[in-house]
Amino acid sequence: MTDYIKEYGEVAAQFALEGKVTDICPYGEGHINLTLLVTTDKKRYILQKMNTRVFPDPDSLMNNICGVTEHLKARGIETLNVVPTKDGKSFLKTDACYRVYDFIENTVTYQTASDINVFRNSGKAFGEFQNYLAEFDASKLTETIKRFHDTPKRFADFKAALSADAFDRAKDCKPEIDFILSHENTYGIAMEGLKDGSLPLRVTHNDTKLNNILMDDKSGEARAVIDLDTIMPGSMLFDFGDSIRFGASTAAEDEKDLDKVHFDINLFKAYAEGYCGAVKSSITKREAELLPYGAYLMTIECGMRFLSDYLSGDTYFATKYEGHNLVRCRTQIKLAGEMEAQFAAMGKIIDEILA
Ligand code: ADP
Ligand code: GN1
Ligand code: MG
Repeated sequence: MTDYIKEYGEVAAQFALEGKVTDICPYGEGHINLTLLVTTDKKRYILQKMNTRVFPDPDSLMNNICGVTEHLKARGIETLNVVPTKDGKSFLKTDACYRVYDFIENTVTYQTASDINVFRNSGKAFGEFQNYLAEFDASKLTETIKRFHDTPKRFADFKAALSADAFDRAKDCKPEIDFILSHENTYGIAMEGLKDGSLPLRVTHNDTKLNNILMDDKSGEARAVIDLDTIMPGSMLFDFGDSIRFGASTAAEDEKDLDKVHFDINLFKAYAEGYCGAVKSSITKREAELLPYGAYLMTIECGMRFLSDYLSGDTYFATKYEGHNLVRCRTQIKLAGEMEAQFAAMGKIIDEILA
């Protein structure tokens, strides 16, 4: 019996699974939940130990997920299928919280956009996902993490982590700290737009990185948008921007060799073609104007979140080694700097696509 079966076999046994469990092993590259692949003699499942420190209200979170997935299924869209517990609940609450999804077979997730067409297809899928969410009644949704993409709030949290410097780590990251402090005047534009109404408040996914979409392993087409934990009101800039942050880079989010990390305008163009093609009829002029800024903002925001976590002792994002969050922060800062220098080129691409 493997250690994982020993540890999670009893948890798995409380869900309405088909067949007898033959294996349980860790799966994927998510930073938040503990994700396990459960194999039975009939089929495969994803079992997740939910991160209740990050998402403190699992009942509301699962209500959101059940609501959104039912909405999608009713429209014939492939999505996560929540497998209930044997007593019919959407998740299991014991000492911790667990949920199970059907494993979506014959799909892959990418950690980098190694194939430009796959990235374009992911843009189309996230754009279409935005359209499906537009038809979803936002009043049915609970905000699972308050002020998730409120960058000025993230900046305030960063400054608090910096002044506490609880692990005496600030001395190792002076250039990164300086970069984040020196860009303060760029952080408010999206939140100001949402507040004054110049940017529409929409229902958004908010965590649109390439490994949160399952791509067909043969055709390279998108099959299903996953990781629905952060669906809540937000701006289109967040969804477009976070995909660019992660996918329009020439290297992985945690590449240590910064010479390999560049913002790739061709990847940006491919994603923008997919995404803007899908949202063409709903995107406003102001949103379109600010898409390049959204890419920059999500990148620098993520950089400051990684650095805050590093300064605070790595309690939020899952890390594989000491300094992992600092390595991640450095790639984000490198990308944000390169994006800043290419706002005009990005804007021209968006204009041409939407013309
Ligand atoms: P986290 O919130 O920690 O990022 P995710 O829900 O994104 O967790 O899951 C982590 C990874 O597990 C995904 O990137 C994907 O590779 C894989 N995964 C999650 N759900 C499924 C599923 N239903 N079918 C296939 N793979 C999945
Ligand atoms: C986390 O859950 P995951 O790994 O898909 C994080 C995102 C960050 C991302 C950085 C709930 O995403 O906000 O952009 O890591 N999710 C949460 O890779 O904080
Ligand atoms: Mg994920």
